Amino acid sequence: MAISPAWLVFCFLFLNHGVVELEASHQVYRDLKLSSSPPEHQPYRTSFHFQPPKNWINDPNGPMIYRGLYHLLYQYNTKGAIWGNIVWAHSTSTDLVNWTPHEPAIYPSQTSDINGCWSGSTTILPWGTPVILYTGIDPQNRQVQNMAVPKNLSDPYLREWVKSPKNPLMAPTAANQINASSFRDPTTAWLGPDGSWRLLVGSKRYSRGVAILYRSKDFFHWVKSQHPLHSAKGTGMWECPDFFPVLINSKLGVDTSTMGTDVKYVLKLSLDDTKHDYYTVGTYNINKDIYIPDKGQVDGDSGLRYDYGKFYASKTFFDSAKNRRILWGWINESSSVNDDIKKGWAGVQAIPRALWLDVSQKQLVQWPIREIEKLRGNEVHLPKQVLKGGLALEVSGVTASQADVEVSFGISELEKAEVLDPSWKNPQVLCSKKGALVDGSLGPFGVLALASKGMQEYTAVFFRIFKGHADKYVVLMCSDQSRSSLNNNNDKTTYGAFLNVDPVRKKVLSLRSLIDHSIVESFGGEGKVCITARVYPTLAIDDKAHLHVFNYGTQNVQITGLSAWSMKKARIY
Ligand code: DQQ
Repeated sequence: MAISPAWLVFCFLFLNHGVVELEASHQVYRDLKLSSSPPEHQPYRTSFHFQPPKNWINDPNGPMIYRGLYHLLYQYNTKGAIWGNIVWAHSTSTDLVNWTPHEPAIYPSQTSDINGCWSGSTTILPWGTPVILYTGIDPQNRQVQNMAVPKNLSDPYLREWVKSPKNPLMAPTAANQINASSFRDPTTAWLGPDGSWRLLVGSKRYSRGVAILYRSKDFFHWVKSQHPLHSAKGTGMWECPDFFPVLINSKLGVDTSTMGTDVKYVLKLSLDDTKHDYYTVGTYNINKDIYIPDKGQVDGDSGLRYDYGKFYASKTFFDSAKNRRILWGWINESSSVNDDIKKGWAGVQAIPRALWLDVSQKQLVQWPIREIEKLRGNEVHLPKQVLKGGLALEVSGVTASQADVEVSFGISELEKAEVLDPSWKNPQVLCSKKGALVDGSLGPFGVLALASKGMQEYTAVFFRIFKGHADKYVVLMCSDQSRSSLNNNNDKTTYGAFLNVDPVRKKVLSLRSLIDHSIVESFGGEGKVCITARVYPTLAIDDKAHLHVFNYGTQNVQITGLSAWSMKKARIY
């Protein structure tokens, strides 16, 4: 019987458990998907968004900081550009911008994960040891929850992981009545004042989304709670739950086990049916182990989202080096599967975002991590000026296919705003009805990213201001992809959200877009609404892409400031 030193260390340090045998055998990929050789010219590969050299990626898994190094693990197909043969690929970074790739950290090697190593999370134990919990797919294709620990804790890269011989630690049984095909993606665990660890596993009962709660005294023996932490009717399956505290009146993040009166809680769910990540802000009653969304929070698909574009299966972690909570999310493709296979890859990770509770306590605010700014190269600045209605102004001097642009618009004459029809309740539908070319009064104004010279292609990110009920103004933020590409095989859905900014008080609307060849990742109202577009222009590529600031409303707006930077390439692989 082989006894792993890492397992001994782990047992000794934490679990005080008996020593048992480790299994180590590789999965034989029965479902081999060979990638054809990718084309030489790759206009859609990103320069500063994370992606590996080839193949399919999806969910970010187990992000953490360990001994000063950031770790990103993610779902990866070692064999091709479509989903399958999933392992946990692994890269590390000192700055969350430049990355060093390593061998996959977790791959099928045990009975309890022989058919796949699906999503999961890392928990940093109180003395600093990271533990991964992940979903394994067993020989009966049941979803079960497994554990892995680092083989060598003195290796900051944590290159090798050993799996618990006790896996699976959580499994569906007749007694617990868990549906074996809807039981996945364990969260980071948190430690209650009673000394018990808790975690969630995503599930559903009929069409009710369920966050199953487990408790454990020793991290090995997990007991399912009688009741879930939370559930909501009609949402369908909850994938990749994430549950964490956020400080009231502070942008700083806190460890997942932090309790107290100065925090509120966030529960994020990834909806398998719609591929949207939505969240609620609420209260966690640790004694009853239930989470209750605050009054007014919408608990379902039409609720608050981290991002109203392409952004799924996200996960946060607490960055103890900089006391912030960081969000990772998978930007899935808008292209066809055939095009993905042709280009030899699919999926990108969004720029990591710091995230905190808005002063209203009703929503979160997100902002790209500061470190990304070190990729900013030459800056083009437009001074304060009026942008007349009906005009687009080219921002020249930046690499428009690889840029960071920040613009703020000053609005006066609000009384001229178009009246909001009370039936316009769905912002996404409103954005598609009133695309970038539909003139309004105050708006649309914003940026035209990845625009071709003759404007046959562009992605428009913009605002419109409406006069709503009781003389309140309503701000709409849209990302209109309808003219993003001449290739009609792509999903060009227009996205939108209402932005909770009062233009009477604020007077300025800000927009930042990170443009990266096939991504336009936008932050409106200083991070209150984020929309990520995945676009594949055919003309507006490389040095043929242009950037404009525009105002197609009838009323003038003011550019109170515009800075655009050409972005350098990050070292990612
Ligand atoms: N992706 C993983 C699952 C998860 C889904 C499989 C979400 O664990 O539920 O690759 O994208």
